Amino acid sequence: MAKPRQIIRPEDITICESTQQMIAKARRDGVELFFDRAEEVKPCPIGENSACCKHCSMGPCRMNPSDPYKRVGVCGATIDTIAARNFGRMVAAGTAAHTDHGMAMLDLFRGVIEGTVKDFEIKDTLKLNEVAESLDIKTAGRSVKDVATDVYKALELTYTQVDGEIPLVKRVPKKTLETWRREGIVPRGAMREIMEMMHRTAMGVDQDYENITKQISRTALADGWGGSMVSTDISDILFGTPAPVEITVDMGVLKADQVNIIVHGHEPILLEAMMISVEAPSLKQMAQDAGAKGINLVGMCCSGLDVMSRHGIPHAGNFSSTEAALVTGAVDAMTVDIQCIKQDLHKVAGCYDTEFITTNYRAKIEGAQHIPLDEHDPMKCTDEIIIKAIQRFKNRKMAIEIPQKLAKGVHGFSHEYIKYMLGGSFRGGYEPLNDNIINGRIRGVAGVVGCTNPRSKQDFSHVELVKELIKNDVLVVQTGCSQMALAKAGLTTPGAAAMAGRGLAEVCETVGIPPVLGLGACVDNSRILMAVSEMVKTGGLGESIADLPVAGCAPEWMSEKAIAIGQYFVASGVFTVFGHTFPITKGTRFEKHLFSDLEEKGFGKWGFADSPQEMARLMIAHIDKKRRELGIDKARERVLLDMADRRALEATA
Ligand code: NFS
Ligand code: SF4
Repeated sequence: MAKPRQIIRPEDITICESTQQMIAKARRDGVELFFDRAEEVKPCPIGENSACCKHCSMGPCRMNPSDPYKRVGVCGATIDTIAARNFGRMVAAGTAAHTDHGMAMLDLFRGVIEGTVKDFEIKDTLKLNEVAESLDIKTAGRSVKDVATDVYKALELTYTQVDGEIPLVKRVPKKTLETWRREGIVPRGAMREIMEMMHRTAMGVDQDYENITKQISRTALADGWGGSMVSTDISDILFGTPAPVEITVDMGVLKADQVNIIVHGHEPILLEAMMISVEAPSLKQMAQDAGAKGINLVGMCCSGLDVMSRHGIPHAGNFSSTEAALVTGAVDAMTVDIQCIKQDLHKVAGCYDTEFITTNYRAKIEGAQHIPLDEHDPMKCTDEIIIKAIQRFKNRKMAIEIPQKLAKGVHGFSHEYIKYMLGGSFRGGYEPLNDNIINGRIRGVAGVVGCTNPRSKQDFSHVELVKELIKNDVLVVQTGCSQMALAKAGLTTPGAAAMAGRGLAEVCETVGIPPVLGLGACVDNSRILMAVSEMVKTGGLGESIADLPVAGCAPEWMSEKAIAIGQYFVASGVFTVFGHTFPITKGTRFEKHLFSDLEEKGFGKWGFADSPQEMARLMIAHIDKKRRELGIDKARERVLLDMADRRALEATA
């Protein structure tokens, strides 16, 4: 007889109470969620250590992770070659995802400029001009169309440029750029870098892990300072640069008496078009006739983050909660575009009669209905989705159960806004931030970003890590599913300053900001690059990004995109810690290369930790090391007046 499967309590799977409640309901309903499969499908111990290669049919070749140099592949490839090639392909895939998303934004931008796309327009001409000037494109006395056309041409090079340096590296601090030039890793167009990465990792090509790592960095930089940055810039130009806005999050945003539509994915166009459609009087009337109090548009994952920062649309939760939201039975339609969309959403939706609709030709799901979104007539798609949702509302049979949890917070801190809020409209700049770092009120800045993962208790590491950081006067900037974890936990309110150390709390209270600043979706990690670049250019904190007292972390990562992001931060000069697992065999030369040698070359480096406390310790130790090197460690001590504070500091150092 088979042993009964051990049932894991929902509170051990996630700290998100809404998701806990829905896991319990799914079990009652007999619906399988990805949490259940994560228990059943154990990670392959060889794959987990990146100790296998299947790049040709002489293999697949498996190494022994506990004795990694005992064997080599049939072709002679060592564990270092194998792991570096695997890592390189993850970076290539992640970079491709961000740059292809950026490419779609460029397609839209081109359509708007040429006039073939009529439902969107250039909303933020200020941003257009800023982007133009950062690319040395003249703006004075020129028409919006002319400037936009030149911006388009320059940004297209971010993808297609076959030789030389992409235009956006003009934004990189001089010394950081010099390091890249010395190492020969200034990116060309992303298409070229991804192609070369794939080529060099094929059987029998680049078999020197250090040389492979150079191309890994170059590819990742084509993402951070290329594809992702273009995506953010174009989204801002077309839909408006975010500014702080109060937002309601968590599953309580679903409404029993309204037509609930969740938009999940990554490209802002679907949700932006949906926002126009829900305002159509005929559809509003149709919803009313069906007995609904209204149409409730809600975001999830990065699509949601993108649009909530710009327009205050409510957000239901992050990656690990997308199935759980369907389990409420209250979702009349879930519509998706690209990336992080679990194939089983279609099946879970089916269990609750929820309409599940894919919209992008690049991302179909077997068996799911597909309504293509054409940017030339986007409302044809979104109107149809709304009509389907209204019909589902009218025919709701299932009992619904909506977790009543809600949290409010302030989000939408673009790097431009950070500049403004700290300096005011007359003195906009990063000086106040740098000054507060130099005088020690703020110890440093940490980016806490990335996914959630069913192999790691949902949201737990994000929340505990951030609490630990702000308690130690580290200002936290966030994107992606991590930002949503903290939003649900209530740390994105100015009141959360009470949980910060005295210095950081003082700055937050003076400026009126939370100690945790949400910058948007995952592609908006490019805003963090811009912020650190501004910090260097403002002066007083060293000459390159690698000199800054900053660190990054993705505690619950799962996507290849996260690896690409981590690598572009490392290559840009940031110490970047990943949690719960890392695709590498411990004790190998490739590990040492990523985790220490890179720093000696003037880059950042990778770190790994299992617990949020350990992640915080590593990050704070790095920040303190940088403060010492900058000679501003003494200043910090002066801020702390009493012995209790001094002891607290010593205890965490
Ligand atoms: Ni980023 Fe966004 Fe979330 Fe991770 Fe997925 S939604 S792009 S990859 S899981 S943060
Ligand atoms: Fe094995 Fe080498 Fe082929 Fe990889 S490339 S599968 S290590 S023979």
